Amino acid sequence: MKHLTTLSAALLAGAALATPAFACEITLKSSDTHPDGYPTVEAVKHMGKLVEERSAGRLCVEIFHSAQLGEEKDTIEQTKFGVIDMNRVSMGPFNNLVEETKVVSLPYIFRSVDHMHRVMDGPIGDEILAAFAPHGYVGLAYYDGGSRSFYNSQKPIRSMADLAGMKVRVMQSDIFVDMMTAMGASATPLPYGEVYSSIQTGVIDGAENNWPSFESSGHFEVAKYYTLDEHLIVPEVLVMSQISWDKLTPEDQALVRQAAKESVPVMRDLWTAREKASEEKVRAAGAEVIAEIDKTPFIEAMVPVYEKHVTSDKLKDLVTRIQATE
Ligand code: GTR
Repeated sequence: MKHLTTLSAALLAGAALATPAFACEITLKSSDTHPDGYPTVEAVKHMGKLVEERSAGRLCVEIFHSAQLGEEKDTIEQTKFGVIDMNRVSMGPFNNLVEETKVVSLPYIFRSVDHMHRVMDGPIGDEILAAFAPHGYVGLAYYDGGSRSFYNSQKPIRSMADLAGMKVRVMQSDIFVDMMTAMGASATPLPYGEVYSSIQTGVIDGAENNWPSFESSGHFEVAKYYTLDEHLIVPEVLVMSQISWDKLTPEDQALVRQAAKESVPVMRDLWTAREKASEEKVRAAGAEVIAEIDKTPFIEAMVPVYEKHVTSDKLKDLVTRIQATE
């Protein structure tokens, strides 16, 4: 339908067009776990629009939102094999594949979202993006994932002691399992799409995420206690399959890279607005938000997590440089 529209538009415009628009010769399939309208989905749509315009309709991006192509961990694998061309995911599920992503998934590694931006927009960010290459992915751009905090169905969490024995879902990465253990809770790694029903049926007590995900997933309907301890600020990444990338001409590769870059400020604006809207919606629905919390004990409890996961000189150096970034 989209192809037909582009073609009809070109035909209607007729001779007036210097470069006639053709139907998409290449359509890049892009995956996202989030629903339509979510900032990451809209940012990739924006990128697709730029790519399509600049290639005169020859190169297109088709986005499959709402986990239509599967849960993140599976789509990451399919992207490696070129079944999926592009993927917008959290860095978390990449941890076991691309070692460097572990560093930016460490609890409290970033002091704030601004700190995360300064690191990811600079040479460290470039270095981590390049680290995807040997694993079959082309890193295109970073998106935002705000800061992640705990929510649960049982009781307000006001200190680490309140987490004791709680079953908390985490993203599928060892770092997050160890993080929960170090905080005294029991970690349950699960795909995102299983969290709602798992809380509802009591398989788990809660999970952790940012405002927009807490809201758009509907998790706030089944877990009303939200504690703003902000233990994780994990950047998100837009990657392309190396297999799909290699099928593009160098000109098209440059076009895709540039469009991805230009989608970042769009994403950040959408994110800021959505965070606010999500918070308002969740609060209006009766969530109990615990904003006053002493983060120091949480930060101190993370020492063994760093010791276990930051082992190579390369990772140690990255951690030191991130911490030294103003
Ligand atoms: C969201 C993130 C997703 C996914 C999800 C999760 O904040 O944007 O990519 O990682 O969290 O918890 O699985």
